[in-house]
Amino acid sequence: MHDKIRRGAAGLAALLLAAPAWAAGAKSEPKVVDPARDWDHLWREVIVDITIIGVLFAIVTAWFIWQARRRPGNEVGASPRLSPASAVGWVVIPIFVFLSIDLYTAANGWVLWNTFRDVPANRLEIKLEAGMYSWDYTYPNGVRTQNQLVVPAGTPVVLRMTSRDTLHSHYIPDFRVKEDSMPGRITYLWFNPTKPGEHVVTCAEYCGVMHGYMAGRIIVKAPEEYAAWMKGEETSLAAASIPAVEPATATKPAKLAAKKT
Ligand SMILES: [Cu+2]
Repeated sequence: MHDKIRRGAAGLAALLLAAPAWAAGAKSEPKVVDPARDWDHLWREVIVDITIIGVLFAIVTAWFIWQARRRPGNEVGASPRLSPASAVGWVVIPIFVFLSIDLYTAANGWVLWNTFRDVPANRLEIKLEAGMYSWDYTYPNGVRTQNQLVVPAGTPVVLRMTSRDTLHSHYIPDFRVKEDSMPGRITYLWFNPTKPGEHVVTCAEYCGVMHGYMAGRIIVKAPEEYAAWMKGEETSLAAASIPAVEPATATKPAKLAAKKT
């Protein structure tokens, strides 16, 4: 019997000692920052919260309706009077319970917002000029694409955005990011494409009659495939002898269209 207790105590002590080590180990592992996944997690949390609260309120409301139903002979009920302390308790405790859920969700939202604003250091920087009605991307080496952004899997991508005419909004639903682009200001958004695939880009700000056609694609390639693609682009850029850096002009979209990207 005593042996059992001793073994149990030893086991508990080992667990208590191991827990911080395990937590520290989990922390030191390089964490892949993926705001899209965190966004989904928070969204599910909010849905679960409001479902529980909604069901709870529905049950309580139904119970009150049943309690206060009309009785035969228009009988008037007599409920016990609440003491001032319990009256205050009935108001304050539920408020704090629901407020704490709200504050918890708001705090998580704040943390997530900071993740969306805090661009990782190992990012790929791409310039984006929006215009009626196209997305024009420029890579650090001068390579340009239109309505199609090719990126390597596993590297965070930041877009430094502006617009040559009016307000647009670069929206990538799969990565849960949307940010306005506008003349005279540089805005940014970043996302982390973790695996190869294709994702829709669309304009989320009504910008003119062809707004609905202002769509594009993000093509995520395996790093080696991306490198091969980029090499080809660099070669054709050199062959076309287009200067690497060219000031933005109104004629650019036509030129890019002619390039057939
Ligand atoms: Cu637009």
